[in-house]
Amino acid sequence: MTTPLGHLPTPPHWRPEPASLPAPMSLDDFEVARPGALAGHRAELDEHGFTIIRDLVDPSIVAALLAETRWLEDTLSSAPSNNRFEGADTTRTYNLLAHGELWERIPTEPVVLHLIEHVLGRGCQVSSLASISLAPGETAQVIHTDDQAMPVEKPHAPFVCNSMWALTDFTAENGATNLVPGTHRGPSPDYRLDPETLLAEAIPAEMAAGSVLVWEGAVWHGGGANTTEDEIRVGLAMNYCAGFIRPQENQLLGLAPDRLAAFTPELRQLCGLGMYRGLTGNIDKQAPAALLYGDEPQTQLWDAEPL
Ligand SMILES: O=C(O)CCC(=O)C(=O)O
Repeated sequence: MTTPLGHLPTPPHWRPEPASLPAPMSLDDFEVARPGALAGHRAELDEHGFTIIRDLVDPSIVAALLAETRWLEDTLSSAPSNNRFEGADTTRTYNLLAHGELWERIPTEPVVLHLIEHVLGRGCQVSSLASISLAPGETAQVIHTDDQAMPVEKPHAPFVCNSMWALTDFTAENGATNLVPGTHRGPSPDYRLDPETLLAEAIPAEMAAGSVLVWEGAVWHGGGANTTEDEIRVGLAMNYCAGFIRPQENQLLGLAPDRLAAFTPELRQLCGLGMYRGLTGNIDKQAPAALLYGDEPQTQLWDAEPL
């Protein structure tokens, strides 16, 4: 079988059974298991613009996500986009929430969502959920920010906060994400500079499979070069934006009504079916999720202060 991952042999792909997988660790259980860790991650995010939660995801879930990623790449014939940003040896599959139950657990992962909300506040949204399989031969991605398309001078309040779930080990050799600490507090990179100059300041986010990197969208970063012979670095880019921003992937058109109906109210909110601060995104002064799916109604901002 030829695969979109090019010349590398890949095992036969199977589709996992989501129901048999363990539930994610709650925030309270995480606090008990790793006392003080959450505060440490929040402090790292504030100071450096990124943090790594090591070994967060249960190995059985990592295995299922990896299998499903490969299965989808085959089924959808995903292939490299062959452009400067996405690369020539990197296969991305977008709009993963449209593809089944397994993906529904990603945006609401309690520890990651807690850190995202620390940066973006409550009412943030899913901006994009995509797999990124970075194959041998891929060169380093241009160092960039994830709020680069927003025409607002930096530094500014955070608009974007993203995460990368490592489904394989991420190493400096196989293309671990490069980041430049502290750059979320300054201007955007000067994209006219030689890419190597920007890269020289970056450090690779090396992490074992099952770990999750979280970064503020304004921090300078980019995928690394994969100089290995035979390792495909596979990650899930779970990206969020503030509730007042238009998401990168259009969740409301990308997700069919029956997919949205299967989601939890929390996930529907994250996909833009709530009202941000009681106002943005409303239909007739009500949250779309309440009108369309019977979720709990929200109080409209102005109606919260009757005369
Ligand atoms: O693949 C990676 O490690 C990072 C990808 C990235 O930063 C992007 O595409 O915006």
